[in-house]
Amino acid sequence: MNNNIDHTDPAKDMNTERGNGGETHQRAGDDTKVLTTQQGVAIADNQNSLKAGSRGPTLLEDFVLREKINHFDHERIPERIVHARGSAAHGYFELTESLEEYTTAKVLTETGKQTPLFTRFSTVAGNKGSKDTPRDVRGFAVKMYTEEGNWDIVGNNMPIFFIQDAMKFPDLIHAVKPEPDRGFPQAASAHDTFWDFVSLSPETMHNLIWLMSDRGLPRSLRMMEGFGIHSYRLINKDGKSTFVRFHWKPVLGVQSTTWDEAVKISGADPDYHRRDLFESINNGDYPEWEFGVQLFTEEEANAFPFDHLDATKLIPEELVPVKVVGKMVLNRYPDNFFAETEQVAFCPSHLPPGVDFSNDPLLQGRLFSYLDTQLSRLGSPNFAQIPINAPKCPFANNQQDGHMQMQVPKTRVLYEPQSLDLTRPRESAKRGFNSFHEQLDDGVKGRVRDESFADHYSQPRMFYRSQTATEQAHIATAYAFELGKVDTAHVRTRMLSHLIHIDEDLANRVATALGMELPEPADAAAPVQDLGTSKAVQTIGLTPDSLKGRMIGILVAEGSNSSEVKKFEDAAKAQGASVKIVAPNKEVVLDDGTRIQADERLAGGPSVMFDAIVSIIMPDQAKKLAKDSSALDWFNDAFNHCKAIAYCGATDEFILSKLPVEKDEFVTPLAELDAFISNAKSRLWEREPKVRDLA
Ligand code: HDD
Repeated sequence: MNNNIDHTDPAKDMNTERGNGGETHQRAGDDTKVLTTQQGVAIADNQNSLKAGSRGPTLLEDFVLREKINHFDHERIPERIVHARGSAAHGYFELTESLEEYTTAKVLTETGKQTPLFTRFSTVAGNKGSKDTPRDVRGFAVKMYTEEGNWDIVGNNMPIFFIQDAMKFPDLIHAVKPEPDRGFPQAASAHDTFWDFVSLSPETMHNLIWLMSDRGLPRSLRMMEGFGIHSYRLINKDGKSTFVRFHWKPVLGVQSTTWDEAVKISGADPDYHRRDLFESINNGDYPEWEFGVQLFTEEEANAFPFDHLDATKLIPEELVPVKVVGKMVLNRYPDNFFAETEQVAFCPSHLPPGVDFSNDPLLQGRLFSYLDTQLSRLGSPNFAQIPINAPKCPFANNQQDGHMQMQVPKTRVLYEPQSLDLTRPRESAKRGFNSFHEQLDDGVKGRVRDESFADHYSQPRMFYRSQTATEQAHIATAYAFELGKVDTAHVRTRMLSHLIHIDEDLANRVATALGMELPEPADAAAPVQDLGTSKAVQTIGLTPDSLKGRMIGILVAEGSNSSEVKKFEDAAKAQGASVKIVAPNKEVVLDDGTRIQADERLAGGPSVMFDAIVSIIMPDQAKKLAKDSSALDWFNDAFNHCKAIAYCGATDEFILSKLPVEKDEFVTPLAELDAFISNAKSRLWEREPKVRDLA
């Protein structure tokens, strides 16, 4: 245990004085930094405003007060219209295999070099202060500060998107955000307007089924895949183009929570994912992803049974394998949330030479939207000068002025062509960004969508049929939950008419759970194809056989056996897990007299915060806890959420015996330490049918 208590006072080096209000002040000593105004004037008193008499009015003259309050009044900027809630970290990208055959981009051709990056994860629908664990798509945005300019891969944790054309994006977002008349629900898709819109837009069916799967409930930001989604182009030195899709694969595998657990976590710790990222980085458990590419030619693309320019289609890994060519490691939490996580501005239009766009109409619309939104969010076209956004390679141009201009160009020449200052920057055909010389067909101008975008059901069918029985049950249950929140009957009926095309069994399960009849199938714009199955889209069974990244909770109380606690703590940590001590009180004395500080009080550390739990308590304490609902919930929830449990005799006699916890092979006595460690490596889905009525 390393939580022995240190009562040292970190403020002891300051000069402490009593102020005239009786409160304690800490004032700068001779060699400490002095607090100043923005103008650099030292502040003598930061606690009291300037008054005419000790009980008299405050004076307008008080420039220290006015500057402080004025700045405070303007601390907020508009939050992102989508992806407002996010957490981020610094790290690096390292290439392990050169893609020189395909691209000139140095970041993809120079192996072994570390490129600094900043990655921001987010939920989509909720506002900035919303919980971390709603059912939602997660944003996965990576800004690489390459030596040829910044490269932003602005993706999600699902490989496809809801819509095919940027024209529909504002409608999608208006439909999912809180309904405008009533201002709720917050961070939730389970309401009428969302399902009304999606059921009238069959192109959403594929992303919807991913959202209804366990991927919509990530266990940790470190346990999500990331996808660039759209096809991009790589351009090599001969000007040849190869299509590419970008992938980030988490070393910890893809892991999820259960719905009931996610709901309870949002109450217990709304910052669950942010805290997990912060703690893991501070503990030196750096989150890591493999970077992979799917590469294919135009001719190969033409043979796919779907159009790769359609962002609602993934390219099955069985058709085009993911080639792993690098890795991303996140090893530094931001110093300041606002300056970095909040002010970072991602734009899919930020690319280095050697990478180029495809004609995906969703991507094309995004190229406008992101640059535009930063103007209202960050207030000025100079947002690129904010340190988190500025390139780390040399940059120079003739842009000038504007709000918050930080640069002071020392020249009379801010234009081109020019002949007055030969040291000023000039264009370079050789080093500059050259768009791929694509031969365009003589299309007819119009608001059109190609026939090749018409198949909306075949890939959702492939996704559903690729899942294990447990995952299929979760998907059906999620549809039933969400549609159960929809009051408008014809919206629910319309959704069922789509599900029939995806899989009749799925449609039947959802209809039965809703108590509804199956309607006629929806009109399909294109025949549904059987595309087979793809193991890569599952999550269960694809997690590594390891405790790495998992969190074990050990319940102790007064007099608990110290050596037993240490044994479990050491065993879990040796396998890469983190451990938190939970106790009825913040400080407890163990049987050997050590006073330890619990990481969580029992009332504030419910078992939803752990992947597996251990209970080591004495009989008198167990008897007390048996009357405490937070203790009973601790075990009940862990059991219902299919987690491993290790118990001592007193826990068994006084607590487990009172609960509907049926001791299966995953609920083991303390003596079976190895069995517990092995059970704690994954979620024990075998138990689920016993504890939950799934659709
Ligand atoms: Fe978007 C933010 C991902 C389609 C318009 N988007 C945003 C972020 C992510 C994505 C991860 C947060 C970036 C951050 O952390 O700051 N968006 C996607 C993906 C899409 C997608 C993967 C489809 C493949 N987005 C999309 C479309 C539009 C937008 C079609 C508009 C036409 N997205 C925005 C935005 C945001 C944004 C309004 C809000 C804040 C920001 O850009 O900087 O411009």
